[in-house]
Amino acid sequence: MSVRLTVAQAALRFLEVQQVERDGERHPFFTACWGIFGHGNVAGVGQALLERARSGEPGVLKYRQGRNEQAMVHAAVGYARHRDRLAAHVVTSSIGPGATNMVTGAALATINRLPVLLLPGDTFATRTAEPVLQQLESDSQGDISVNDAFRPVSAYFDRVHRPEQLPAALLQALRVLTDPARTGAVTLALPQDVQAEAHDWPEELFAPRVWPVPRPVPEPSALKRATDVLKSARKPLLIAGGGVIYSRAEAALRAFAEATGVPVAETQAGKGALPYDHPLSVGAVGATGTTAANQLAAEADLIIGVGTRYSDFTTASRTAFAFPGVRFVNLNVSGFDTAKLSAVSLVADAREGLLALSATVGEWTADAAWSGRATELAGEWDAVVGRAYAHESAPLLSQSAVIGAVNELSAPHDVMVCAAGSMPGDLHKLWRTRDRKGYHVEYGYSCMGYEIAGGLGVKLAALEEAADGRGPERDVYVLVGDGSYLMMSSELVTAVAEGVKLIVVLVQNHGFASIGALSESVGGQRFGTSYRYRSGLSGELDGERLPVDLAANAASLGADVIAVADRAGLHEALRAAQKSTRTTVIHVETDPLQPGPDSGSWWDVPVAEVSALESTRSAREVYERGRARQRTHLEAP
Ligand SMILES: Cc1ncc(C[n+]2csc(CCOP(=O)(O)OP(=O)(O)O)c2C)c(N)n1
Ligand SMILES: [Mg+2]
Repeated sequence: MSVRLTVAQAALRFLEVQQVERDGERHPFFTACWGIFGHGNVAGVGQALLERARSGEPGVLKYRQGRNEQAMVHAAVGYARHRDRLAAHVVTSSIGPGATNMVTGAALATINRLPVLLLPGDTFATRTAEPVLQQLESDSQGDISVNDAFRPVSAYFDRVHRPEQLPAALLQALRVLTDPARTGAVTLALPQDVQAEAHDWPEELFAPRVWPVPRPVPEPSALKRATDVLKSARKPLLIAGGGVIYSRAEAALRAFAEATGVPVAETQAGKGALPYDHPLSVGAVGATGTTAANQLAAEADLIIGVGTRYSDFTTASRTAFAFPGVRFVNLNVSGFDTAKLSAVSLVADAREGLLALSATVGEWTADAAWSGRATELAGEWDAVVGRAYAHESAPLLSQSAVIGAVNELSAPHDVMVCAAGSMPGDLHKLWRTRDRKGYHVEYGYSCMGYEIAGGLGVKLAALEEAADGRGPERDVYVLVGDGSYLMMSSELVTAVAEGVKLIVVLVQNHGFASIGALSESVGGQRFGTSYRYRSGLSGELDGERLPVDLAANAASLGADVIAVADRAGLHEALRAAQKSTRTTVIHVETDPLQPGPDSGSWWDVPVAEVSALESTRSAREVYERGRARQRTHLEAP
């Protein structure tokens, strides 16, 4: 039997019935389709969404309307991350700018290894009426379109020129999206004429299909090698990355740490793998790390990286692991990551790998003094955090005090969402995470503009898990800087339209506190990092402050807004926002020159080697001292 449908109708019918299964739990993989329509998708995917919505059938993908294509991808990514990659959203766009607006989102998804299915419209397959509005023409290549820009940023890319190609493309899309070692943005470019074209599809295409999400176990000889290295170590440090959380390996991690006394440090994506007050939790590691984790990282004779990609922030640009004979064991579902830093490779699911290691190490433990020192150093850092939370500054609050107020007034299950600016670093060091899903900072791409849209996706996932009884009620707190807010606050409107509650804390410091401080440290004198009028005197952007009123802006988008000036006002606003059922934006002005506590770590940002400016020359000297500490970690394991 065959079913006659358009390509777009068939694609949606297929996507609706895809399921995933892990640990015996089975559920639909796709739960919604975001879309902004134009001539490249309105009559294809748009028509199909309408027809499915009106069908009255169960399991139809819910249409969600975004305000910006990039933001829709951010929302989808936030959703997939909160769902531990076991569920995802589809995003449809028109051709041309609608499509290329999604390229940044695709890169963000792929770099963070988070699944999202992108369906950009594409130019006519028939080419009869070309160039269609928004078509890129080339005088040297006849078959390109702007969608080729998705290729390097997609975990899988295909362009469906003919209906017959669709089933194979869909199967490959699902293979990649549901594979924890490969997942990321999957892009299926759909020419606008092909979307609307009818075809007779085999009925089996629309039968429910289950994609098992594998938990690969370690290969025995690899497990033996890793165990031997571990047993020969005295001062090991485990670095928990996002893979620990996606694998739901927290209990296995805790059991491993408690049985062996191995201290646990966390990357941005791995923060929350252990609660902050666990005796073996030493918090953030690397360039935005705690003094506790970084001290241990510098002395450790073995680093056990679990589910981490070892970004330059995690390794402090390869200066964090200073012990001369330091070795690495990398446990990761992806062999691409286990090969890093000349490690002993243990390709496996994080949970399965930790359980296996726990079994093979037997009675072995780390030096008791080492484990005890970890607890002591973590306690010292926690006192630093306490002081940062209580930090008094006038007339404006410090950012640390704002973070402290949100942490202390939020509930353990609530989620902190952030992405770019000075807050991710401060949050990594200072946020006291009490729940495995309580910390959601997008730091693979650290994309300004992710915050509100990503938070919306997180809240959609949290609402679903609470409704299904799979998770607790969670408030979602979005911390967003004024720079990020100006770049992309559009999804506040979507949150209002959908009746989805966010608590947005908008930190106004009139420009880029992060890049301002970075600029100063590289001898750049904060050039171009604050928002000011062009001065008639200097000709530079160092005139008066701009009369920008972001509180009024947020109110104009339909959010409730509370502007606060001090700690008591912030506390009152947070309590009001918690009680409200609506999205609230709390506008707080902070002092950009009150930095959070420093952990003395280093990040490689090359400074000009020659300069007429004294500030740059002296920064270069400091830079060269940092670079001299960089290690290659090329010793064979
Ligand atoms: C899309 C994008 N453009 C540029 C950057 C580089 N960048 C990182 S932080 C930052 C400034 C962020 O300003 P704001 O949101 O006000 O945060 P603050 O630094 O003041 O904390 C910039 C420009 C980025 N991460 N993302
Ligand atoms: Mg700012």
